[in-house]
Amino acid sequence: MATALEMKQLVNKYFRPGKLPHIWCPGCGNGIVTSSLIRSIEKLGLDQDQTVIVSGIGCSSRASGYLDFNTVHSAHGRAIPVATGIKMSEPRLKVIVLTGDGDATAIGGNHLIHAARRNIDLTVILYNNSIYGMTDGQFSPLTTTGSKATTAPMGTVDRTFDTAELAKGAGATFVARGTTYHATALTNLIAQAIEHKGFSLVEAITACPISFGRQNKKGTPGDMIQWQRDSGVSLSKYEKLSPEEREGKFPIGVLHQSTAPEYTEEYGKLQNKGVK
Ligand SMILES: Cc1ncc(C[n+]2csc(CCOP(=O)(O)OP(=O)(O)O)c2C)c(N)n1
Ligand code: SF4
Ligand SMILES: [Mg+2]
Repeated sequence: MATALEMKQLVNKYFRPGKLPHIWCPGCGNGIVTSSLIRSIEKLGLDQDQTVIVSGIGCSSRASGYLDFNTVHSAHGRAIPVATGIKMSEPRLKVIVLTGDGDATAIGGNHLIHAARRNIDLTVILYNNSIYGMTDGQFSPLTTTGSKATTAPMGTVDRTFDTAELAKGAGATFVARGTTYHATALTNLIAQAIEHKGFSLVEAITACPISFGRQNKKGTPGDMIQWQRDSGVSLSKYEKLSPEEREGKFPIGVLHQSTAPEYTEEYGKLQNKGVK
């Protein structure tokens, strides 16, 4: 974990001057996910001019406006297609997508599965706070069944996606899940995802004490982060649990890793052949 001085240096290096303070509510987990991202970038020594950060719309997607890289704050659900266009036009760039659970799995769900299917070399960091935070608490495909939302005042009957399984099934070659409680591990997972060649997804479980926590009586931001501590279990431990013991728990760590041809490389081979 970085000291306060190291964190200040990272903020000076990676945040745009004059953009802070941020819009996030006290107790919001978005800052922890974003700091894990910049720590992972520092660890990898990425060149800020050769790195592009694309986001959609939502509280979490606001992060791209603060970060001093080439950034695009795009439209709701459309971060992945914008990132795909950038990567296709200049495959040497590192392209990182910041997106919320609504952004990535509701309005943008189709883009997520097709980017995974293509195995295009993008890293998607999905800030999963289980709710549409920015618009005051509508349920998303990642809101757990039974949770209250402004669109489900008696609790949603919808079932949730398992994002990791969804991405893996669609063809992603690196899938990981972390939490803001396990911030150091989250930093390492993001670094591994960025280094991975092909489509990578890191689901970051993060607290929204305002739009989700209040409606669902989740207590203080501290209570919400303790829930992450108690519910997130390393994959190796999770695999040893019985179905009853798995109740209310979820696996964290690298959940899937494989190799497959990368999309821009395959496309580049066609371009090199030329049109006959
Ligand atoms: C096309 C379109 N539809 C709807 C909206 C309204 N809108 C803005 S943010 C948002 C949901 C954000 O939820 P999520 O992606 O989970 O991000 P969070 O705010 O929770 O970080 C919605 C529905 C919009 N901006 N554009
Ligand atoms: S509404 Fe929720 S997600 Fe948005 S800034 Fe506040 S706590 Fe964070
Ligand atoms: Mg959300």
